[in-house]
This record gives sequence, C-alpha cells and structure tokens, in this order.
Amino acid sequence: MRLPDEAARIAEDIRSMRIRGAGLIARSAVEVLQVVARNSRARDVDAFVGELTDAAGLLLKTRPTAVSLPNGIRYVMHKVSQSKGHAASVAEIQSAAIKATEEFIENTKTAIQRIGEIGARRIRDNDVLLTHCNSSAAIAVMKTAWNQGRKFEVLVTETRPRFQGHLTARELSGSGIPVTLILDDAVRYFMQDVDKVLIGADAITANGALVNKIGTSMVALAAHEAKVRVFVAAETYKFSPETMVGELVRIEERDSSEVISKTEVRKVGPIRIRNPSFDVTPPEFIDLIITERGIIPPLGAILILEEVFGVITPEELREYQTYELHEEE
Ligand code: RUB
Repeated sequence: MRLPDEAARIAEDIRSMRIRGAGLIARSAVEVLQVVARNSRARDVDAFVGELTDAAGLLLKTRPTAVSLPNGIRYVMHKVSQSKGHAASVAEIQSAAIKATEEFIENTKTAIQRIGEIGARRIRDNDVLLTHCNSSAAIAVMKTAWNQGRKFEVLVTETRPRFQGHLTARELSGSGIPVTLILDDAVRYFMQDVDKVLIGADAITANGALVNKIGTSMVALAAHEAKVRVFVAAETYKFSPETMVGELVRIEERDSSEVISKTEVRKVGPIRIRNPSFDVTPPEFIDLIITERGIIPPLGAILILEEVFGVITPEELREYQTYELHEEE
C-alpha cells in the first residue's frame, strides 16, 4: 500500500528520529492515520478499514520500543472496529476514524498538562533535580513548578549518542531554569548533590518496570545507592498491555554509526559495536510514577493497566489488537 505523501513523510520522520520522544511519536503516528482516513478513496467500509490497517502495520515498524505508538494506533483501530458494525457508509466510518484520532491527540495534550500540574507539587524550593534524555512529560513537570514560582536547578545529562540532553538543556534554560549539562558518565559523581531524579518513559510494564533511554537504569542505580528518589513522568498510554500477558517490550537497537563513525572504526580495527537505544529499570529503583490519573507507586502499574485496558486474557488481547503488533521486519 502506498501512503499519501504527507503520511509517508511523517512515518519516515518517526523512523529517522526527526520526530522523537514517545509522546510525540504516538501523536504523530495517529496523525498519519488521520491523513490516511481523510484522503481515503475507499469504495466500501472493508476497503477503508483495510487501508487504515495497512498504514498501522507500516507505522508499527518505525520505532519498536515506544509503547505509546501501538497504544495510539490501538485506540483508533478499536474505535474504528466498533463503528464498523453499524457504519452504513464509508463517510460514516471515515468520520468515526477521524474523530478517534482527534480524541487521542487531544487526550495526549491534556495528559501532559495534568502530569505537569500533579508532578509540580513534588518539587520543592532549592531542589537539585537530575534528568536524562528529553522527555516532554518530565519537562512539563519542571516548567509548571518553575512557572508556579518554585526555585530549583537541573542537572541534564548529554544523553549520548544522539545528545537529546542538549534539547532538554535548551528548553529548560529557555524557560529561565538554571541548567548544568553533565556527561552521562558523571551521573554518579554528582548524585550526592541531587535531591530527585525526574525522567520520562517509553514504556511502563505490568510489574512497574520502566523502559527508557539507554543509561536510565544506571542513573536509577546510582540514585538508589545514594538514596535519592526517582520520579517517572508517564502518560497512561505508555503502559504496555502486552506485558500483562508476559510479553517483553522490544528494545530498539540502532545503527552502529551513532556510536562511532565508519572512519574511526577502520582505525580501531575489527570490533563489534552494539547500540541498544533503551534499557529497563526495575521497579525497586523507582519511587513513583506521575500519570495524568494521579501518582502511583510502580507496583500500581497493573492497576492502571486494568483500568485502561481491562483484565484481558491472551486470546482477548490478540483479538483486541486486530493485527500482529510484534511483526518481524
Ligand atoms: C526519548 C526518550 C524519552 C521518552 C519520554 O528517546 O527516551 O525519555 O521517550 O519522552 P528517543 P516523552 O529520543 O530515542 O525517542 O515524555 O516526550 O514522551
């Protein structure tokens, strides 16, 4: 299937990381479905659903770890399959699909705002915070607290190999928040000065583990050792329903050239290079998760999943998915 040009461009931007960060990835993927729905020339309801399902399949291959992406797609496709039963025309199902995409996009924006408000209450005057990578949810918490008049400073890791920390540093300092940029390797060195670690999430599993940018688990380990609290800011559409039935979140491994250039490798000699983009932080190293529904301890993740997705058996989950989520490339 050929995507409309605008949809293909957004899908490529997600794959190549011009669009990145779990929340934005989900919103943009759902935007692709919206463009496909708006541009559809399908002659009947089945053909329309087929077009959306094909687009969903392409999107699922773009970034494997951000669970928000399949959850966003699932939200839309679930609504579409609900209305398929009673849609008399393509126009009807088309408008149901577009409405579902608009709802999801709106919900994600409201969620970030709520997380900002809820999380800001946990930041105190004179706090020294530490953040890793570039999370819009974590940034919303910090900006809200700052705009409410709280005074604090933030240590920001560079986040090799793609330096998303530079984006965070720019955004926070642009709001007037004092920022110190540090090497990823310097986290343990500085941890004794830190009051709270505040990070985002690519996925939260049923047992409350966090999947986030590579290095997050080392930050959390250093925090645990120094008895520094670790707060995670995560919208509920980052919670992974698959993990309720024992599936693992797939960790994306990106090109080795992000770690070392081909020219440098030639100088070094015959070596293997590995570049996992995310890692898993166990729930024992996390104090709380700030969601738009309130603050939960990591072990409360299963309750959020049950509330949002219901208690589901593997069979129901497969049916609910409508297509294979973990398709191999
Ligand atoms: C981004 C990253 C972010 C989470 C949360 O990784 O790990 O911490 O996605 O971000 P990448 P947000 O740059 O590889 O996409 O809170 O904005 O959803």
